Amino acid sequence: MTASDIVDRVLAGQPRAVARAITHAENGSPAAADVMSAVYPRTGQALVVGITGSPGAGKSTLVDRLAVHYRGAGHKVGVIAVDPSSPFSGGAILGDRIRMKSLVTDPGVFIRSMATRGNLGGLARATGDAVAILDAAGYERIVVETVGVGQDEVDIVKMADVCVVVLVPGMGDDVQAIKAGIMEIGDVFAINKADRDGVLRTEKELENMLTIGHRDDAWSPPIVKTVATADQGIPDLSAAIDSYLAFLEANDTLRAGRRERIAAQRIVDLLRERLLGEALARLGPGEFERLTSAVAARERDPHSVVAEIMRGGQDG
Ligand SMILES: Nc1nc2c(ncn2[C@@H]2O[C@H](COP(=O)(O)OP(=O)(O)OP(=O)(O)O)[C@@H](O)[C@H]2O)c(=O)[nH]1
Ligand SMILES: [Mg+2]
Repeated sequence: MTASDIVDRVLAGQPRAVARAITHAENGSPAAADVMSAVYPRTGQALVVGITGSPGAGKSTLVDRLAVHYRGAGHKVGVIAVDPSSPFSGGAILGDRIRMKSLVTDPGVFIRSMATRGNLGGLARATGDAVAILDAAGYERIVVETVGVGQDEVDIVKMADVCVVVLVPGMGDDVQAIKAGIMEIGDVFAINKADRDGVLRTEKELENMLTIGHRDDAWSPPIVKTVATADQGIPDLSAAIDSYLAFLEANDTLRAGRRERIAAQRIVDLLRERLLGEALARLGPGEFERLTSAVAARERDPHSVVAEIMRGGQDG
């Protein structure tokens, strides 16, 4: 399939072409840039929901229930599960397949796992491309799940129209979430596993934290309680997501500001990846590792190494 065949089929909403296009985006293949340029003008229709939170908080289960809810409202749904680079990720893809079992046989749902594959960055860029492809293919609701444990993951959810932070009852998880720096990005909070003890206390702690925290847009993030495994609270979660969207839509300046911030981040991600790729491509085989060892052994310093790489990796 040529790039233009892929584009035609993506725009016609064909899942196989969508899968192909996302693979190109992941690999950063030469066709990817052509595909992305062609689909970009057709994006901007979907509601993109980012879901993040501590490992095991029930994000995938929640995504599954939310997707079923959106299907019930007649929307085509895209799900992107970003396979975390963290040690918590064991078996995540298989687990997601099982957890999202209501979805895998529904042709109105497209599910994709994106992996970091240990490369230097590029995941946020590839995820952004995947969202754009699904958007252009007519998926009206796109849900992106990431574990909230690192900057990459935070960057990914920041590209969403609405960010949902999932917490569970119990002090430990909350502290972990705060430490990961994901609290500030929650437009909506879900206390999942609300069938467990300690829900009220977690809710109080969260409320307290939200009153001291300050947001540029002055939005008060709603808190919803869910039991994903029992399909409880999903309409509330959906309504809370919609309420933030309505809030943004009622304020042109905010909406435009958010879109510009996302656009800026997309450009920076792409630029960073391109420049990094070009700089590293100038190094000979094994040279990066040699420089790394020299810096680790304090024989060289990282600043002069970078300066050398920028000059083309000739001296040193
Ligand atoms: N008691 C209870 N268990 C839940 C609930 N939601 C999810 N679980 C369980 O919690 C476990 C983790 O659920 P997942 O949906 O995989 O959680 P996750 O946040 O996607 O996990 P990672 O992607 O690995 O970080 C599973 O055993 C679920 O069945 C809930 O509301 N109540
Ligand atoms: Mg998961």
